Amino acid sequence: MRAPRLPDLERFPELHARWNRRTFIRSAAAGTALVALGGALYRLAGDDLTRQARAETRADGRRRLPPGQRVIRALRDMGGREGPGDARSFRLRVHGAVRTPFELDYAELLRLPQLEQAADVHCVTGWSVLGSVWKGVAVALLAEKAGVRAEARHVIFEAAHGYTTNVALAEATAPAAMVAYRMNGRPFPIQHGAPVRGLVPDLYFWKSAKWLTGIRFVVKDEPGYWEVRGYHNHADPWAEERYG
Ligand SMILES: Nc1nc2c(c(=O)[nH]1)N[C@H]1C(S)=C(S)[C@@H](COP(=O)(O)O)O[C@H]1N2
Ligand SMILES: [Mo]
Repeated sequence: MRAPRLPDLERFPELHARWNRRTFIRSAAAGTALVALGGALYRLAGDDLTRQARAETRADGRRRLPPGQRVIRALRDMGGREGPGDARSFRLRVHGAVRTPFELDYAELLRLPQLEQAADVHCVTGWSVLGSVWKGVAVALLAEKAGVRAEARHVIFEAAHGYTTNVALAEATAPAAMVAYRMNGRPFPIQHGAPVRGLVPDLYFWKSAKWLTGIRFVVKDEPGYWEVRGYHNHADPWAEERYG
């Protein structure tokens, strides 16, 4: 019961259509073969997006595009050890320094108040995907439901096969942080974290755990999978906190 593995462009028919139209118009004008030009024009269009994003400012006053980033259209598959990927066996444990630990299945997650909002994500390798619409449940809501103890300071996002990533409580419960199960109206393909992944958009994307299994509140910080392998413990893209 795995989500289908779809090529990125298939997952974004609206971008696919735009790309085809551009490629057709430009290659027809140049009288050149579509196949030869496709890759170059696609990159060119990405550079346009990068230029445009560099000129933008966010509502919070930060630049839309963090330094050293370049805009691409769709998430790249950055790998990792996949979880089972199916909604039927999915469970999310909300636990740790809380008064009322609980577990949710997929249907229960969908019955909670939902959040649907646009967010930008920034991979430490230098690509950013801007303005995708992410849907899920706010980590803040789960924290409130569990009754996080006053002494808790960090959140550990737990995923399949022991992958973890640590986020300061304030950032993990910021309005943009969620447990997500839709991106641009579609379920995640397995390689992007099906059925549910974390989303902490204002930190580098390794802080957004795919194949999520748990949200654990802790008093003492616990550097996660990449954080113990030389990546920055905090990971603020605007401060270029790439390596620790
Ligand atoms: N469970 C899990 N989550 C993970 C990873 C992983 O290896 N395992 N890799 C992280 C890294 S390094 C990045 S850049 C993003 C990539 O997400 P994507 O493959 O959907 O683009 O997922 C993050 N979440
Ligand atoms: Mo990454």
